[in-house]
Amino acid sequence: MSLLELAIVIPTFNESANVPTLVAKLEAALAGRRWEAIFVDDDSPDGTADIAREIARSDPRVRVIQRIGRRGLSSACIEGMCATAAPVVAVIDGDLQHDETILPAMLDALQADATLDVAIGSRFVPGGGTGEWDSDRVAKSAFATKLARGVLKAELKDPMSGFFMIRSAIVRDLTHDMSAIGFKILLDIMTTSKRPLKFREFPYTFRVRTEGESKLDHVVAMEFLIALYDRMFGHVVPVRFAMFSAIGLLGLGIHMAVLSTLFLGLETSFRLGVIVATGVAMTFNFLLNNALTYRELRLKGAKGLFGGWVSFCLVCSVGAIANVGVAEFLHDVQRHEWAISAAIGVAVGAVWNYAVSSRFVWGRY
Ligand SMILES: Nc1nc2c(ncn2[C@@H]2O[C@H](COP(=O)(O)OP(=O)(O)O)[C@@H](O)[C@H]2O)c(=O)[nH]1
Ligand SMILES: [Mg+2]
Repeated sequence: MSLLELAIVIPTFNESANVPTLVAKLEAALAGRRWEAIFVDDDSPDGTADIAREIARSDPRVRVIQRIGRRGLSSACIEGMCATAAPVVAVIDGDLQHDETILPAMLDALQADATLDVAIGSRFVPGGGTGEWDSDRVAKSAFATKLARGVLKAELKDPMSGFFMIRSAIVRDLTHDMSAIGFKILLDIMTTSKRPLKFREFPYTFRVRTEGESKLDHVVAMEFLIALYDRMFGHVVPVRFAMFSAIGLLGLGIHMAVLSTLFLGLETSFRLGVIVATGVAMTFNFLLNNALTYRELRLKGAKGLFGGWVSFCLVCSVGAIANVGVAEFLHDVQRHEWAISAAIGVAVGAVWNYAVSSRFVWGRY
């Protein structure tokens, strides 16, 4: 019998007020079991990691991973799950909305049945519930659940659950293939696995958050659509590149609108029109990519934004030169059709802009 039965991974961002209560609740719920709790905190400004370390000094079952310069619920969960030697690992929110009292039943089930892979805390099986949600949230959640169930092709009632327990070896096997971008982590695991994972759902009622605030509400819908795209087409065109290109197209529209206003409407010189239009379009593209494509690496503050904007403009200028050079070469030297030459030039410029700005503007390696 191993000494460590269960690890509980708790992703946190600004949950300092909830940490002590959660540890106390875990202790009560898991009395008699051999467990450890791993807080994975993304350098919360409210000092969540310090609060957890304070507890860890007197309780060695509590551990802390403090990540610097990174954000993301899924990647936090994955890192936490890979940081334990326990054979079974659970993921639970740090805001007390998940009901920790069902953890022992989940662990018992996994220990009793070696063929069972995942125990899932479920709001949508008899005995479970969403507590005090308003009708708007119920409707959105129902829609997302339906979509997710479609992607998963399994009779799972709560595929959007963020509360589950799984054999840690399964996660370690799958990590290299998981998308880890803001996806619902359980759905990510279950869709990544080549063999259908055997699961069982355990009812619980979603509690109301009393301390701290939700970080996911406003972005969750977009993240979810991005994740679905990634699951379905991500292997053909990576989701970030697709977003970058779509924003680039919008930028082209802006460019044309500004140019025609200046050149046709205000009768400026063509050169002035092009210069202003290029500036406006690049700024627009920079801001939109910063807010959407690289939202978890978002540059902030006057200094960060200005520095990012300057380097983005530099990168795109080189991209534009490459675009013109390639198109010209294909058209003048290789004698290809003008439209094909131009399109290939644009593609080369776009790939350059994407690859180089991702690294040098947003620091993604
Ligand atoms: N490490 C980490 N934890 C996060 C991040 N975003 C949210 N969390 C935590 O994930 C859990 C669920 O987030 P929450 O905002 O409550 O989502 P909601 O319940 O869907 O509104 C909470 O414990 C959050 O503190 C993040 O970027 N990194
Ligand atoms: Mg919550």
